[in-house]
Amino acid sequence: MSRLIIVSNRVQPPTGEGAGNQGGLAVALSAALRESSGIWFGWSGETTEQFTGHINLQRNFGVTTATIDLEAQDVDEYYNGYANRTLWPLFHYRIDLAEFESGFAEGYERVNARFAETLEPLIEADDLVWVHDYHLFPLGQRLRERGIGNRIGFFLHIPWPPHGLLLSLPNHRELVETLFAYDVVGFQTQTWLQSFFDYVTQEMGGSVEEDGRVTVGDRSILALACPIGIDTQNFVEASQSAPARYTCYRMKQSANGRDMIIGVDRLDYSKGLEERFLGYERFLSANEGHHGEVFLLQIAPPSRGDVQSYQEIRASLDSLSGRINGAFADVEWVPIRYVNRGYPRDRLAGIYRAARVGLVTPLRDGMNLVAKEYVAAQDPEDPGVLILSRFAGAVEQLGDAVLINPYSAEDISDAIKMALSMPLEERIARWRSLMDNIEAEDVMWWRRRFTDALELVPQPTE
Ligand code: GDG
Repeated sequence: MSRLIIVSNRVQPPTGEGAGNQGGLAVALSAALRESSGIWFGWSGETTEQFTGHINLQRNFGVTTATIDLEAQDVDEYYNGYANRTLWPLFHYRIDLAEFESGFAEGYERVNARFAETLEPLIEADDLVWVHDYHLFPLGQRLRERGIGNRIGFFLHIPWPPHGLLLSLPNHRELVETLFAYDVVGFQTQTWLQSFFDYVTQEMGGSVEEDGRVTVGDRSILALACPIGIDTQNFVEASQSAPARYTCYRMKQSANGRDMIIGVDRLDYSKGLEERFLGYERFLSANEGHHGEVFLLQIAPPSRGDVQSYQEIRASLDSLSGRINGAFADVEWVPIRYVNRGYPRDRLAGIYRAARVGLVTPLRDGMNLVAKEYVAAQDPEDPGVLILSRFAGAVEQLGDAVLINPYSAEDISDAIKMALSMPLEERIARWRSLMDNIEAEDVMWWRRRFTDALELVPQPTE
């Protein structure tokens, strides 16, 4: 097995706390790195006065991490700028929020060149290099320019926008061309893969074969849909751990016989939180009989607080939750519990398990792991109901959830009503079908599917 080098914007060194604090992706990537004695390379999250290219090499719990510090200007232009104010909104179909500043694009190019320059000496012959996400589209090309001939793959965690939308990005073609420096490019779903094919055929005159080989000029790559999963077994165990059971018990006590609806999302406009609150408000207006019988717990840890659109969504949710609680609450009942902080993973699993309904309503989402975690945490004999947006990547695998249009308050309201009254038999049948997929296509399956494809790519010398 070749050594694996994983590259992502931020590196999350393992903490050794098992199911406690580490994210599912970090757990899976750490396992892969341990198996292949690999390295995880990326930004430390720290800034430095002047970029030096100094690599901080560490080994924690069997995983080697290699991190670099960036200048404050890099963070502003590359991370807060091009990644989170240009690409993120545009790739989530929010062209209205996308900002096109040439300084952002320059910072993005500069940081990708810095990643390539510092990573190059760490790469040995036969290493597989796996680059993650929209922060690093051009990295493969920068590495090729430095003579790296290894197999290099790229996985996009977010959606790929429709052809017409992508045209609004200045220099869109140059950006897409950089993908042709990779050997394998992975997307979360068939839908995003198809949008990529549309761009390549309509904009670049490229061709697509049935097996996913995409050719533009003299360069051919393999493009595939490779949906990310969760570490299902680990999450099921987390949901049965002592902290999870205790949390579940406490939640049920505090619910006091009421049904809990749970939402867990990074505070991000792509997650459809305002629309969710409005849908729940509509449910309350239309179903007086449920007053005092149900409540929504929305956990939303703040993210990207340096970006204005994130400050705006936070303010808007503060005001909406206040308005809804003001209109409907009485002395013994508050309809929305809105919490702006995160919880350890095992406690989160206990909270999911205590919830009768999981409400996952992104306006657009590459995949959405919360939907899968909610299902994995359920009691098989008395499972809750997943309500899922048609616009989350997860819908391609989780079609047996209650599907809704997240833009429609009426749809959300009807789905909540239906979920709360769903008979046990139907809840079990739907849950079983969702869980079958979540067990079969877990995060290890995802990782193997991608790295197997990368390992099979013929090298020029073979
Ligand atoms: C990107 C794509 C794609 C959230 N609150 C807490 C907490 N979380 C964890 C969840 C889940 C993760 O964060 C969020 O994952 P998502 O998939 O929902 O979303 P993004 O952060 O937007 O991730 C997305 C993903 O990449 C993977 O490819 O699915 O589409 O946008 O694991 O559990 N974790 C803990 N406490 C919290 O309060 N411990």
